[in-house]
Amino acid sequence: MKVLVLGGDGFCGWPASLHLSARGDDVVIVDNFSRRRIDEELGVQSLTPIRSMVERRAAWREISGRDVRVVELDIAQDYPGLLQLITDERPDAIVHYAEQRAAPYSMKSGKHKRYTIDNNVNATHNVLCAIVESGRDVHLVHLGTMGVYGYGTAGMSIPEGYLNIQVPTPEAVVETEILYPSNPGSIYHMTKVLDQTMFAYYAKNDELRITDLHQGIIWGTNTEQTKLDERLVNRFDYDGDYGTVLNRFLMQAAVGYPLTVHGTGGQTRAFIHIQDMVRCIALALDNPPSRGDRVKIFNQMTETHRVRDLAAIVSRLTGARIETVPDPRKEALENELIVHNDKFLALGLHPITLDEGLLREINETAAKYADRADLTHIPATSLWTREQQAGIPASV
Ligand code: USQ
Repeated sequence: MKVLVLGGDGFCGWPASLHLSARGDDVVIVDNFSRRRIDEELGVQSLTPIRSMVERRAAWREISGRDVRVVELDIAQDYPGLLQLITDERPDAIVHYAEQRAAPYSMKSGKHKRYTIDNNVNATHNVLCAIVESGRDVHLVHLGTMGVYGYGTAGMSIPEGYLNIQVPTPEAVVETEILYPSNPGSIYHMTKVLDQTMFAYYAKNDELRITDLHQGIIWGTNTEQTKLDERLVNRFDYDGDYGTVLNRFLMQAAVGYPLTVHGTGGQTRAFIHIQDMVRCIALALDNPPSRGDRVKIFNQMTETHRVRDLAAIVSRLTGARIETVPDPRKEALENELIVHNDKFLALGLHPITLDEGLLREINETAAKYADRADLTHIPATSLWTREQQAGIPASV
């Protein structure tokens, strides 16, 4: 099928583009290269030496014999350009990664909050509006987040998007289904909540076919395709804004930096390996909803772990020291998290587990590129509240 990958230069978009290209899809990457500009703004680089898109594309052509076309376009700003692209390319599907994805970056300042809202909300709405205006029946697959649910569920297992509820009325108890109530923990996560409402509206009003993937935290760096050649290597973020928790711990262990556990480390989160992420995208593309269906929602995660348990596992494997640091975020310091993920398992996903992949991840990436690390960028400096900025810990 022909697929536009919006945000195809990013951490998830690049390996997904190659995975789809490798299985025979005709892939067009659409990107404004904002993630590379943010690296410059923050003064930090990916731990892995990622290549320019020109070099990436040439390497992929050389290695695979397949071409991935690239269009430079800001889909949040250039609506006519996006509409023209969809009209000209006539894609079967669009995979939408083109959003600012870091919670700490979204909380840095008023400027960053407003950028994240403007960029993410406009990007998503422009895609939806352009699909309708193009008149084409395009399946939209969006990378959402587990963070739309919030993380405290009072022992209940989080369903895949929709919750059955019973509402007492004077006549009877009425059973109905609602979108699981949202409870975002950052401006970034809030944009994905707003996305959900736009999806529900466009699925209802215009009968767009939409799949929303509520993804957990990715760990790992490379996939079968990005491992094929050094020039295809995926990015690895370790800094306090873009680095995610497990990859940060792997990198910290490799450079001899104490593992930075926020608060008690009692936060439980959902995880998925990057290889499984690209498989899930392909499974979602192959199993679209029908016209007129509600938004199809998958929980795209394979394991849950407490942050302090992850630190303990990494410490056991590497001998790294664990250090608890004040939590820069406003979040529950302890939470349970139980999540349904039956849909992808039923479609044949066989998840990579931490047990089998962690050591390989340390050796193949974190340790291999450790000398490229700038340790001054490890501390997380974005604080969630004005009280924290004044030195008072946040209470939740
Ligand atoms: N944490 C630490 N130490 C660190 C970094 C993080 O204890 O050095 C803690 C945080 O306080 C938080 C948890 O680890 O409780 C997860 O933080 P994270 O930065 O790994 O993940 P998060 O900010 O939630 O965002 C990441 C991705 C985002 C994606 C989300 C999925 O950046 O794009 O949507 O994971 S989820 O977390 O399931 O909502």
